[in-house]
Amino acid sequence: MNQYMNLAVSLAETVYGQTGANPPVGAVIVKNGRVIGIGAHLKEGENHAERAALKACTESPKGADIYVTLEPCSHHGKTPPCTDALIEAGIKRVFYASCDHNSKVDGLKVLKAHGIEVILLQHPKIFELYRPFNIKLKEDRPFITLKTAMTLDGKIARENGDSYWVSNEQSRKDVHLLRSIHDGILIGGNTLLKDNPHLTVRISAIDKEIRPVILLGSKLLSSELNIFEHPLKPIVFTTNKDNLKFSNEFQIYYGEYELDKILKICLEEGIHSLLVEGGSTILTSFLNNNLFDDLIIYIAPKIFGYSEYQIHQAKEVTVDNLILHKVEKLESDIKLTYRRTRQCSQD
Ligand code: AOF
Ligand code: ZN
Repeated sequence: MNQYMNLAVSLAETVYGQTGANPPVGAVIVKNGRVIGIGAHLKEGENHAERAALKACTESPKGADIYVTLEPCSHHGKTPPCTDALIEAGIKRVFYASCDHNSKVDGLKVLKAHGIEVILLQHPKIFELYRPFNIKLKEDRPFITLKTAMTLDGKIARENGDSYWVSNEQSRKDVHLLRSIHDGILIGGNTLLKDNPHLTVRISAIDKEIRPVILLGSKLLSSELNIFEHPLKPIVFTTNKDNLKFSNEFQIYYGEYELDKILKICLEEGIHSLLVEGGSTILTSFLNNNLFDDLIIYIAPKIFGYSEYQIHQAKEVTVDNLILHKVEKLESDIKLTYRRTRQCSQD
């Protein structure tokens, strides 16, 4: 593995999920066996990785090589073409790990036309790195992750409609990490009104917010809901005119909207990756319409059960004396082996 491309990939991974419409990109400039500049694309509208690395150079980059995770752009978008910057700087060779599937970009051709050698250096992490960006370009909709947590007996919520966290602390933290790498979080009206969620990223080390998208249907917003405290303006789709009185607090789309249209609007609102945390109705409609890219299921060692007695309990049935012994992959199935812990020595 090439050490410089490895470094460029690490830089790109570090900014994964924070570049909005743009892909995460890292760049490393090398001259006479020394790294003289490194950079990443930190934010949509800001310098691309190549310009950031050129800016950081400790000596003239004339005659240097650049290792960049993505084909340099050649178009005028929110920023000028990277090819111009590389040509001006006198870069001799460009090592890149992936082509840019943005149809406006033809950087390799431009570079070659200016006598710059371009060399593809494949890297095993590139596919994952650009999967959301490439899917968004291809499908013309945000990258979609469906997430659900369920009990050992496969219940998302109990049959009387109660729903609350079934998974453990670690899974919950993991969900916040998942939130931090998506631009939007989508739930339905039932979840909003019953769970009263905050829909924020609660990881102290991460200052990244995620924009709520609520499929409210005919239900009514009420000002006591936690969502009113959200730092970003939530987007609400509703068929109930009475919600329009909250147009200052929310971006309200009034009327009947199909999922396809909702996803188009998400893109227009700057949501390029969407985490769907809805209840079973919402998840089913995304699944039915084949509108998802990742499906993440957390399974917790709890059993909600079927009996009348259990259904009407306020708390779920928790099996405290189980430990997770083994996780096995059986082709496309997952086998979770839990063992009952021995409570006393003669047991
Ligand atoms: C690069 N280096 O670091 C990134 C690239 O609107 P703009 O000017 O920011 O251009 C966005 C497009 O540029 C984006 O859709 C993708 O094709 C490419 N991203 N290109 O050379 C970078 N982030
Ligand atoms: Zn660029």
